[in-house]
Amino acid sequence: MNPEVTGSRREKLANLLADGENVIVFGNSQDKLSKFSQDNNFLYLTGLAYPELIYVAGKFGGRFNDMLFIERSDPERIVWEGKKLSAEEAIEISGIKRVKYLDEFYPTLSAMCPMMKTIYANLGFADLSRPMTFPMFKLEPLRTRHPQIEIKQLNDLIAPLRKIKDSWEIQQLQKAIDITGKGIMDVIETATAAMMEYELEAMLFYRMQRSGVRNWGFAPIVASGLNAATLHYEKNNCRIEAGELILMDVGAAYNNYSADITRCFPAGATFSERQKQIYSIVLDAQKRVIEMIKPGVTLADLNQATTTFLAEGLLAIGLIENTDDVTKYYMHNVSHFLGMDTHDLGGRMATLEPGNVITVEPGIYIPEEKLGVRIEDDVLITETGFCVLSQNIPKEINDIEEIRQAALRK
Ligand SMILES: [Mn+2]
Repeated sequence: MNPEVTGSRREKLANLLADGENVIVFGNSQDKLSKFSQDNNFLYLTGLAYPELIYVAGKFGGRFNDMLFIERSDPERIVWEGKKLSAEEAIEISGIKRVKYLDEFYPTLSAMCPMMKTIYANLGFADLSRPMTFPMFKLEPLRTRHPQIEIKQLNDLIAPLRKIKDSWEIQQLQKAIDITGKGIMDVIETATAAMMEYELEAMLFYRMQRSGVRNWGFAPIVASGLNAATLHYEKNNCRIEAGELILMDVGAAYNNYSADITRCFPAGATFSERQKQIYSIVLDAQKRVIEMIKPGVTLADLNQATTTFLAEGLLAIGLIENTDDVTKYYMHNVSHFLGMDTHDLGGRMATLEPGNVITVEPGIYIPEEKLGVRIEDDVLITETGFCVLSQNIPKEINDIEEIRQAALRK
């Protein structure tokens, strides 16, 4: 990410703000002994993947101003934590001209308070049964002493920006998808019955790290047999039995942009007749839903169509007798936005626009047959229709069986 990329985003942000409106984004903290991962809104606006930073922006008298707060370097801590981000580096990476230190945050904010009407902050979930998030905690003194200032969720302000991907973002997503696809191919070319699910996970992660990826976009699902009928199975600790179908729902995060792909393949060289039957219904529905995609179509339209297509398929093979019973075997939404967050900002009922990237992931889950099938691709909405970014990852039965046969001959 470079200052031109984040600079144009801050310009768009400035245009969204009315006089007296402000944005405060708290970067993530570094927990000891764990991998650092930046807050996505912070990274989106600044490009800075360093801990303990704060971004503050506001519009007063028609003028937009923004600044960064960074840590002061403590010479005694350098041997433990390494050198902190310097003001010069922060300016160079982000393009934000004004940089202050964290101990100046409250004095600066206090001076701004009389002019502030609204603050959009990355508050996080407002669930009252949970402790305050760090941003809530940091803004609590302001909230109690200046109750006239309205504090709102940054996501609501920034979602319209983040759900339209620029070409740089599409490149990052494509890279994440291609690397994920290579990892999926490694697994389909190598896996055998009697392996553990987590061995397959390891093959995927090995390929990801060898390809410049440090993190999963989300906890990977590698599920064999009955486990594939558990939607959010993440244990990945079962032995793969002969004859089972294996479901992988995985995604690498490249520069914090997450792929989200699901593929299924048989533990043996071929699908069983029943697996083929169910798989074909899901694949057919998935292709028909993808064909519908173009600007103006809503996610609700895609959900509706998916239910109809899957119901048709299940009625035809006699698994259900009424269309409504399809919800017994298919119970989730077909699409979500994809980006820095695997379930990206944009909502569940949005109308599609050029530059959106969504998943298309119908499935059928039959626990009593120890069978779960989901097929998921990542799709860019274009001016005239769609482009399947994950089209190179095989999903046709013949293609998968061919790879499996070659794999098992080895
Ligand atoms: Mn998904």
